[in-house]
Amino acid sequence: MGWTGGEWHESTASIEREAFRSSRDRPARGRSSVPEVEIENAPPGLLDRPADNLEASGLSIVLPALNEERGVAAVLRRIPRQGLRRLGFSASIYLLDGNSTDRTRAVAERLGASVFVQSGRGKGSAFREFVPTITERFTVVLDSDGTYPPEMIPRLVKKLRAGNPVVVGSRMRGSIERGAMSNANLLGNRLLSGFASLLFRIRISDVCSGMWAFDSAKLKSLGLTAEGFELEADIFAECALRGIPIAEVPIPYSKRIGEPKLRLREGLRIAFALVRKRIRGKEPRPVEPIVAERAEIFAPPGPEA
Ligand SMILES: Nc1nc2c(ncn2[C@@H]2O[C@H](COP(=O)(O)OP(=O)(O)O)[C@@H](O)[C@H]2O)c(=O)[nH]1
Ligand SMILES: [Mg+2]
Repeated sequence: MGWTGGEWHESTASIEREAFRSSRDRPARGRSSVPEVEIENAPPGLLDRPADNLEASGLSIVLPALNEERGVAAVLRRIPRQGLRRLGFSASIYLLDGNSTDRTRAVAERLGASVFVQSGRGKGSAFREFVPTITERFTVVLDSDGTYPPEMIPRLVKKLRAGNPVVVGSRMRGSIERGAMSNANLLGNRLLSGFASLLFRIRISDVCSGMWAFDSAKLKSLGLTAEGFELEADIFAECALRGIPIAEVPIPYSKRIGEPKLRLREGLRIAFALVRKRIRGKEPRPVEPIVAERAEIFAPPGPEA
């Protein structure tokens, strides 16, 4: 596990050019928002920085990735960095790498992300390793396969700023591009969301969504245990058990770039993970009903506003 230097690019127009320049050629970084040290050598306290030490306007955009060299490039280019700056957010982008064997890390670095290489295996383990290192007030996580819309990040973080501690991008309330999800997967997603809602008696329309946003202090307070693709179910279960409300924002879901890592049998693992948390956890505390935005018709992702 460790960090490699990433870089913040001020101009989106320069990003494509930057993608193929070697890291040696790049100008010195303007601001250092990540510890440039091996985690093992981190100064005491860095890994469990108290919540009130979080950078107030900071936004951590986290992209879990395992062999997504094409997907991650597309996602990084679509992040509306200028729009976020105009909203007053100071965003830092982190690639959460699962020891990719393709050019994922190199592409991400060249497009302005800081690279964090996980030591364990699985998406859940990667996220749990990364969370204690977050120094920004807000966190957004989205898959790096091009299926989730970076253009919607401002909408999610505005919801956070309005006082919602956790926000999920819901494909079920939004739209699913033709061919982006098989009927079996759609049914599986609906069944798992219904099951999760019943089990915890709190409605969620898309428990398997790969796009979430958090007040980082709340995120750090969740006792997540997921190792793999049950991460999202784990987040939902922990929020339910702690009485943390989840706001839903409709999002469009698009076809994947590159090969999927999730297999159908993961659905069962996710269902078991929900049951395990429900049995081990105490009774869910009553929470505000999930706050949902009205579903909207989405235009295909265009250039950043
Ligand atoms: N860091 C890390 N990321 C992973 C791992 N496995 C999958 N991912 C990433 O997690 C995201 C979701 O995986 P994906 O195969 O798209 O699953 P699906 O969207 O649920 O079908 C993608 O961005 C993957 O690259 C892993 O072991 N470690
Ligand atoms: Mg995917």
